[in-house]
Amino acid sequence: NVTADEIRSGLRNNEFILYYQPKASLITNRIVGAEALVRWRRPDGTILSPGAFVPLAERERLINRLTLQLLPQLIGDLVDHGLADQLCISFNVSTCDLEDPVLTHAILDAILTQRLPPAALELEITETQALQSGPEVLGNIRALSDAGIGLAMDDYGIGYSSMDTLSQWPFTTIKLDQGIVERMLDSPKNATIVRSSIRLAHELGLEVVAEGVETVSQHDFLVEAGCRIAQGFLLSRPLPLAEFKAFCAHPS
Ligand code: G
Ligand code: G
Ligand code: MN
Ligand code: NA
Repeated sequence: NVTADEIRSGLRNNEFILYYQPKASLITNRIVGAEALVRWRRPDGTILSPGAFVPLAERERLINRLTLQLLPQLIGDLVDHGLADQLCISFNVSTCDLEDPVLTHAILDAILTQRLPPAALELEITETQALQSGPEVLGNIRALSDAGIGLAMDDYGIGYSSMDTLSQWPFTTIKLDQGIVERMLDSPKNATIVRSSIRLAHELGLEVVAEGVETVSQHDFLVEAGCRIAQGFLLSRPLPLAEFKAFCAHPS
């Protein structure tokens, strides 16, 4: 288990890096983007997943520093490594990151001064955090959305609270939660729920990304249900930048 002081020291030593998990079109099978996922490269060489430190960073109010440290890496990868020309990369943010305008200003500044194409960046916010956030968060989201940045509802479940948030926030994408994808083939009811949510999202003009796609039968069901984008171990694990670039050049 890690401590807040270890996170502070990791921040000082720039130990946090981004991996990219590819997303593919279920229509063309081409890579259309990726989700950026933070990893902690500890001094002893071990790589920690966000589950091991993001919740603590959120509780200890260190998440804003982490996000602001990751953003220049992300923009560098997008602009300097050419990812922005072809792909849309999503970046997970906490609603704490949007309670003040610092992150928003940094992103808007990158659009103006670093030629970041807004269509190349999408922010992911979990449904539960969106539901619990105050008006400042929505104000910053709107400013980013007006500038052309995409907004994805992460861990999308199926509930009427989601409907309420979907109707008020400028979401452009929903990400079907891994657990839902895992259970959708367990019963005809689950399958119907997933099929209908995909149709509903499309009728609302939203893109749908299925997360955690691990098997060919899940993939085939999603194709048949009209889902257009998938992410998961069946396609690829999250990859370091160099491997992600190689994967885009020669998907296997
Ligand atoms: O890669 P892994 O399955 O361990 O990721 C777990 C969760 O951690 C992700 O679903 C995501 O919500 C969160 N996460 C991953 N990267 C980031 C990040 O850069 N910032 C924040 N705030 N959360 C992240
Ligand atoms: O941000 P989000 O909660 O979507 O994080 C996605 C996490 O899920 C990543 O940490 C990634 O390592 C993990 N993941 C990605 N694809 C799969 C998958 O197909 N199966 C499982 N079990 N985990 C996955
Ligand atoms: Mn996510
Ligand atoms: Na998710």
